[in-house]
Amino acid sequence: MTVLDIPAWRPRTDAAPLLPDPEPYRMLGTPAAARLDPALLRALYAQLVRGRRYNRQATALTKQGRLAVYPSSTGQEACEIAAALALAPADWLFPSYRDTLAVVARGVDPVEALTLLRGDWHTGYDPRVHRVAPLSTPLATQLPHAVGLAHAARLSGDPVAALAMVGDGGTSEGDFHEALNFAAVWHAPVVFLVQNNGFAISVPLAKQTAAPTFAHKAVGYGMPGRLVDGNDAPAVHQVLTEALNRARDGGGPTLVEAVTYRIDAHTNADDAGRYREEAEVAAWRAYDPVELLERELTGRGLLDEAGRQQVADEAETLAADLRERMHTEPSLDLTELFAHVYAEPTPQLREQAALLRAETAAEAEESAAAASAEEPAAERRP
Ligand SMILES: Cc1ncc(C[n+]2csc(CCOP(=O)(O)OP(=O)(O)O)c2C)c(N)n1
Repeated sequence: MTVLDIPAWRPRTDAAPLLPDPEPYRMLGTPAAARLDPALLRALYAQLVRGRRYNRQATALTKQGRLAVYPSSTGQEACEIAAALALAPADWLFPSYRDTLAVVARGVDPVEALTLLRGDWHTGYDPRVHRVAPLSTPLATQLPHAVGLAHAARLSGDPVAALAMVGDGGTSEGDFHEALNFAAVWHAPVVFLVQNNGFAISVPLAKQTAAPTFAHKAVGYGMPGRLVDGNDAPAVHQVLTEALNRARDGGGPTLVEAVTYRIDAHTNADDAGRYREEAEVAAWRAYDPVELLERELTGRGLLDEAGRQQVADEAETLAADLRERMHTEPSLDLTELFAHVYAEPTPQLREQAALLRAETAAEAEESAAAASAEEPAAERRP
């Protein structure tokens, strides 16, 4: 007799059906692509092009001092857009700081989506309007939140699923483990999307995990793992749609790993040339998610030159609007910083708030004096 002969100690789940396929799932360039709905392909394409332009414009705004920081998702647009388009209206999205494109594709105003990255203290949008949680800067903290929301929805009998996005580096956080464990034990309707873009700032994949793939980690928690080509927008859309349907139908959570690449630096404050080879970047540039989709549409006669131009023009309109609205000074009341800390502020906070008020009043007085000193004498005469 061994412990495995005692019923309670026998494996409780058959691991085989939970294992991911050895190769990432692909649709573009395969017979499966022929079954794709042309309207979906066109919608994905238009959003991918807009997303790439948005990334470029937001990066330019950091150089113009209009945005404190921008973590570009260039190269990862297929994951971003497919994630947003796979959601049903009642579902919830839990993004990380890199997922602005998913947030905008879900319907959040493109400027409001940048509020946090502009340095304002709050999220910038009402999470309840589009069912989009705040962009999370602390790694993986959004994952337990997603599980909690999904579990609550299940207890209330609401057919709602949550999609939580995280990077490869985020999977090393305790919150990742706790979220996946609770999700599987509670059978919560949540889907975890790991965008494996090869790096956590300068930390390469090989130093992040020794697992065969991130999708394999699912098996240890008792949920299925799926591996998908993250540059193949229809494939990501298909895999996420299936996982979200499964979650809403009571099938429990799924862990999806999308294999992709971060083409730009980690943010505008990073020099990626210090830790990766240009040849590697070039290889991924040649496997571009926008071009892959464009080739499919063109090959099937769903996109011609006029159609391409129309999509490009729409993307330019979006960028121009972003540029214009981000060039206005935000009107901020700095003392708001203290407003939501405690119902009754502590003496220290009251003291700090008074100090800030005095300092900002003195600064305002100084700059008004400087401005009037600069005015030509003639203009100052009554
Ligand atoms: C809890 C926590 N620890 C450390 C950091 C600092 N940090 C910011 S981004 C980052 C790398 C994250 O990489 P990954 O999860 O792969 O996401 P990516 O940036 O590639 O999208 C780290 C360590 C943080 N934001 N939060």
